[in-house]
Order: sequence, then structure tokens, then C-alpha cells
Amino acid sequence: MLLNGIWSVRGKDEKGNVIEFKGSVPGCVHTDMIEEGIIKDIYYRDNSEKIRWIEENDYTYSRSFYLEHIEENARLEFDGLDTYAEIILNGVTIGNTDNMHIPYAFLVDGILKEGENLLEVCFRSPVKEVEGKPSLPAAFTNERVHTRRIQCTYGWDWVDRFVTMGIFRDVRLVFGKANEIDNVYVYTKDVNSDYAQVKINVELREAIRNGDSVSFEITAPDRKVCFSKSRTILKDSLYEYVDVKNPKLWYPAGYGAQPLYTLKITTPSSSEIIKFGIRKITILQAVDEEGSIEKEIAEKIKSADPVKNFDKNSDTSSFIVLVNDVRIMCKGGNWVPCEPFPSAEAPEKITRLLELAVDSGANMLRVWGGGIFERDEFYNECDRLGILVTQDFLMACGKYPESEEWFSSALKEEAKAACLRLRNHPCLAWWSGDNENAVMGNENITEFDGYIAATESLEPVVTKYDPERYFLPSSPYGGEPFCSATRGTTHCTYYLGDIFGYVKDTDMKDYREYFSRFLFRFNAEQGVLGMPFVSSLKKFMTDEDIFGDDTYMSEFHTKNNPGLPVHTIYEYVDIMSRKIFGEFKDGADRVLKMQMLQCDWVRLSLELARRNKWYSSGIIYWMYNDCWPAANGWSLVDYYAAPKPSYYAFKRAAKPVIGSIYEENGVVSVYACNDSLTEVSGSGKIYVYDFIKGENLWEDAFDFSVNANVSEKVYSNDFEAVNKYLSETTIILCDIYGDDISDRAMFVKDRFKDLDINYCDVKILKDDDNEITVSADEFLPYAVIDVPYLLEDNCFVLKKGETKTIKKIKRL
Ligand code: BMA
Repeated sequence: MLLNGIWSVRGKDEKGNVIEFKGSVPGCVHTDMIEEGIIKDIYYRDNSEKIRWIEENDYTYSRSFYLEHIEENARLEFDGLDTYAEIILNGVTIGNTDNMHIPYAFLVDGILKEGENLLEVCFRSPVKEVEGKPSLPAAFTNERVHTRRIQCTYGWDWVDRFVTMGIFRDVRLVFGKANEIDNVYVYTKDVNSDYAQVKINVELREAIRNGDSVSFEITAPDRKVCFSKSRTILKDSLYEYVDVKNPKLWYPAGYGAQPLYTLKITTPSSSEIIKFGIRKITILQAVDEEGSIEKEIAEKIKSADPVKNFDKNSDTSSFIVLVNDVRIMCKGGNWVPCEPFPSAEAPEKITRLLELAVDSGANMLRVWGGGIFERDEFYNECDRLGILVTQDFLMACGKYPESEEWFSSALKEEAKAACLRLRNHPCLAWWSGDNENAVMGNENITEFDGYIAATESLEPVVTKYDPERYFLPSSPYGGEPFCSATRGTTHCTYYLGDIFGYVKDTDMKDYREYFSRFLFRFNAEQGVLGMPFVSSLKKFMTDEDIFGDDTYMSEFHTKNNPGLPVHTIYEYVDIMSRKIFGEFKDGADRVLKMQMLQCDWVRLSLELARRNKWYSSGIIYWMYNDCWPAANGWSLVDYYAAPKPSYYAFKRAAKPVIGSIYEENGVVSVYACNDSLTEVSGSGKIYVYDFIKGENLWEDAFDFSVNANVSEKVYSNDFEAVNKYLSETTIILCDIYGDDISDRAMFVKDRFKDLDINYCDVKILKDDDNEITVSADEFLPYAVIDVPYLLEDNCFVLKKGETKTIKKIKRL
């Protein structure tokens, strides 16, 4: 019996007066107050600052329910309570809670009664609850590390502070029965070309030998039953090995299909349906051999500033994800909660965001540790769409009270609950112990933050409940230290302190060379900043805020990181945009440059990783999505689940085949980067384009063919041959084309600022339901088209007078 729906809430208003209002379950105080008109437009301009009073108060949710008759073994189950609550049934306290990351169940025999029952959940202010706790070093705020609730909503460098309370997931009343299924674990034990072996574990509650049996039935993706069996219940757990002939294997998007099998387990008192995929995931971490190209790149990377200060690896090694033995070039982003209030994360929004991700060519998302274990729909959709997921345990950027008993047992319970709920998802690639607590740790020492949490609390539990999956103690992880560049995963964001210093203190003339120093084996956080489309900005700011001289509101919606060496992140984007693209002519030009900045950064970093494919095997942007309406945010898709210009830059650069122009040691080269599983061939043209005259001053043609799933240098020439044509009115472009291949790469020797580009608006020549045709009077390195449609292509290089017709995929 579900107890969701409308409850009643008692608490305080802004003035401290007692108020009662309707509350939703699932829901929370903030969204209930919005619904009731007590607070409004909380994301508009700086309204978020005016609702801080809520977090200081206590709120009680209550409802009654009527039962005709009751049975034994009654329990009340809460899938998510945020966070400090006393639960009272018919005047009797049945439990206390202090962790939003675990489900709770309370036995209520003797308290539950026939007729009317009154259930009350009394939430206490989460901030008052931890007052007086010792201050531990942590990014943004210190109080959060003492509280097992969503960390980013205490304020982060991309979301304002929204500390709420509420019943954020389902509540139900259950009458327990003998031989009821408690949990099921399905995993691929082995995959072969003509068969796979799947192991199924079933655990029962209150198992009794009364002749009952458990039945198994597996339906293949073609809807035919491929396995069925029944077994007598002898004890509370049993397992079964199933051989699947000619298995249909699950692959991430771009590498094959996502067939799902359906397992149905039934006992006389319960049944469960689980969708699973058959696939094997391996992380290849082979040490680079002396004399290999990988070793050569690694040596170069770790000898340059600032990476050399963080890299002590003598042995360097790969970090390549294999799915069913196929090498996967992991491309994607970091997933943060798509709402500051977990209960507000609508399944439709999650689906839309995930479909957008796949449409952009992404195949991996990292669920970041400052958020939550997402609702089931998230992982179901990732299974369906072919998005690999790496899941952090829920700690981020801080020193946690990891040696305290309560904290360790909280982590253990979280790990158990997360493993039980998520381990059957084929999308789930690996667990990470936390986000960035342990950056300076390494495998050979114990003295680093996160060591106890990872090795003593989390790892033993993961090994018990999800033994077949990788557990990486932290993110980043691997090498000496964990944030090092040439082993394991790395967060480029960890290097932001240096990058921001570079931006502030130099003229950035060499920014392309500088950024190419941040080449990692697996970049789990590639930070990029920039603005959304103006149509999204207008949803939370006035035109004056967006285009006027006073940029306060954009700064307010950008948020800050006090640990970084610039005044605000907004200021950093401002400086960087001006240094790369030139001074702002007006407000519109400023917005455009702040959009192009992120596009350029995405293209540069993705080309870098792809040119160096298999030295580098993953690039996961920081971030994929947003938690609130950010102005100069990190994400590729904004809070409204609308693509940002950078989303399209990602989509263009993540295409199966792209070209990349590169200059080093007096040689200019073109790489064809092939992420498809077939050999590809085509033609290319590299040319020096005079964008004022609109003509090529020099050009050279070439044919290419590249093996499956590798990047190859397909053209090179003396840089001088090209260099002599370079001036403030020229740029190097390279078009490649072939069957299903079409890409234009761009190369700027120094900065766009040094070029005489007049950033004009894109001209819309034709616009109907299916297509839009555009052109521009001047050359545009990033032609930004702001229309309420998801376009097939956007933010591309447009030559002077060139016309381009783009398909509309759907209305946004
Ligand atoms: C990364 C993240 C976040 C943060 C980002 C940018 O390390 O894990 O903590 O938002 O840096 O500062």
C-alpha cells in the first residue's frame, strides 16, 4: 500500500509564524511551498537568496490512512527521507533517521491498528542539527561533511544554496510474508562468441521449508522465453547458473545494440522483474613499455608545467575500458542532480537529458559524488540508451569524519543499499569511493583523506554485494598521486588552480599549446565554462541583466570557488573570453564570446584526446548537465534541459570521424580520428582561408583511409608552406568528407583575438518546421543559432557568405 500523495505540513513561515500547508510525497518543503504560493520564482534573478530562512526551521509531515484489517509482520518502508526525522505512528515513535542516502524500514506490529492511523514524520533543521560540530576542511562549506545528505546543495561553484527537508521518495506499508524475495543479483559471469553464462542469486526474507518453490524465467530480447526453472526453497538464499546460447550482447551507444533480457523470479508470496544486459566490462591498465609511443607521450606530459608538479609515476599505464573485449573511447560528461531538490527530478527530464546525451555522441556519464544515487529511472534509461555510468559514493571535496563510528556505519549502509539497488544495471561500469577527497593519496600510503572511508567502510561492502564490478577508491584514482596525469583517471578540474593562474597572468597567446599539456589517460573531469543560449538566460534574468554593463546578476548565477586564484569564476570566464576572442564590443558580443569560449575549449580538448587515442581513452566533461539556472556554468546542457552552444561543439567533435589540425616542430598535420568500428576512407582539403576576401590563399588535397577504432595522421607538410600565408585575416581550415563523414576542423596559430574577425549575427534565410537555412555576411568560427529546436548541427564554422541547411530534430 503506497502512502504517497498529499500530506499536511506544519512548520514556520519567514516571520516565524506557525503555518500549515499541503505537502506532497514524494516532495520537499521548498517545492511544497512553491506549490502553495508561499515562495515563488526562486530561480529568478537573486530570489534564491531570499528563501534561506527555510533551512533554519523544523517541518512535520503528517497524514492518516484507513485500514479495514491488518496482518502480521507489518512494516513501514521509506525509500528516501531528507534527512533528520522522527517517525511517529499513532503517537508512538517508531524510528529516527539521519541519512537521506539509504532506505528505511520500521516494524510496526502492535502499533498499527485497524481503522484510522496517523503517521507523522517530524523533520528537524539539517543545519541546526550539526551546529557545534568541529570544522573540518572542505570546499565551499564545512557543515555538510557531518551530514549524510546531498552535498552540492549547501552551495557549490555551480549552484546556489538550497537546503531542504522532506520525504523525497516513496512511502509504503507492507505486510511481510514468508518466502518473500528480498533481493536478486544477476551478472554476466562469462561471455563467449556463442554462449554467455549468467549467474543469478536470490535472497529471501523469512525463508521456511514449507514446500514452496522459487521459479526463474528469462525472456530474451526477442521476447522468447530462453530459460525457465523451478527450485524448492531450502534456505534463505540460492543461486543458479544460466547458460545463454547465442547471447545478444549489450554495448554502449555507438558500439552495438542495447538488448535487454527480462528475468522474472516468483515465489508464492512475491515476484520480481529485472531487466538485465549481458556484457562484460574490463579496464585495461597495462604498463607502458619502454620505447612505446605511449611511454614517449607520458614522458613528455609529465615533464611540463604544471603537470610535473603532480606526477611521480615511474611506471605509466593505460586506462582503457573494454566492453565485451571491444575498446571503448569514452566520451561524455559528469552528471549532477538535475534539480536542487531530488524529489523534483522528473523522470521526463531525466529521459530528455539522457536522450540528448546519446544524440550528442556521448556514451558515458559519471554520477558525481556531491549529488545522490539517482532514482531508478536514470539507470533504466542509461541501460536502454547505452550510456555507461560510473557512480561515485557520496562524498566530495572535503575531509569527512571517516574514523567516527557513526560515519563508517552510515557509509556501509549506503554502500549496501546502493549495491542492492543498482548492481543489476548493465550500464554501471564502476564505483568510485568519493569525489576528490583523496587526490593526494596513492596505493602505497594510508595517510590521505578518504583512505579509511574507501578501504574500511566501502570496499568490503562492495566486494560482498557487488563482487564482479570494479571499485576505484576515489575519483580521480590511480598512480602517484591519484590526481597524476599518466596513470589511472585524472580530473583536469584539479589543475584549475594552475590554469586559472595562467589565464590571469599571461596573455594566453599560447593557449592551444598550454591546454594540450592536459592530456590524460582517462580524463574524468574536463572542466569547460561558458554561457547558455540567450533564450535560456532570459528565463531567469532580465535583458538588462544579460546585456547591460552591470553583470552582477550573471555573476550571481555563476557562483564561485573560493579556492581558486581569481576573484570569481565569472571574472575568470570574462578574462579568458577577452584574452582569446578580444575585448567586448557590447553586451551581446560579450555573451557570444562567453559562449564561443566553451565551444572552443570543448573542441580543443576533445581533439586532443582523440588525436592521442588509446594513450587517452576517455574524456568526461565537467559537467554534462546543470542543477539550477547557471549563467557562466560548466555544463554542456543547461538547467532547462536545453543544449548550450558547447553541447553542439561536443556533438560535432564527438562524431565517429573527425579531422584535427595540429602543428608541432615545424610540421602541420591532419589527423583523422575514427571512433567507428569499421575502416573509413575519404578525401580532405586543408587550406588557408582569407576570411575577408572569402577565398583560399593556399590549399592542398589528400585522400585518407583509417583503420577501425584508431586515430591516424593522414596528412603532413612543412608548417612554413602554410605559415607564410597566415596573417590577421587568414585561418587554416580542413574539410574532410566521405560516406557518412563530414567535418571541418579549424586551426588558429595564436588567438582569435589576433584575427580581424567581425562577429556578426547569423542570417536566417529560411525557417520551416523541418529545416533551417542560415548564412553569414562574415566568417564565423562558431555560428551560434538560437532557435527553440534541437538542431542536427549548430555552432559550426561558417565561411563568409556560405549557406548551410540544418535539420530540426525536435522542438525543445
Ligand atoms: C571539480 C568537481 C567539483 C567542482 C569542480 C570545479 O573537482 O568535482 O567539486 O565543481 O571541480 O571547481
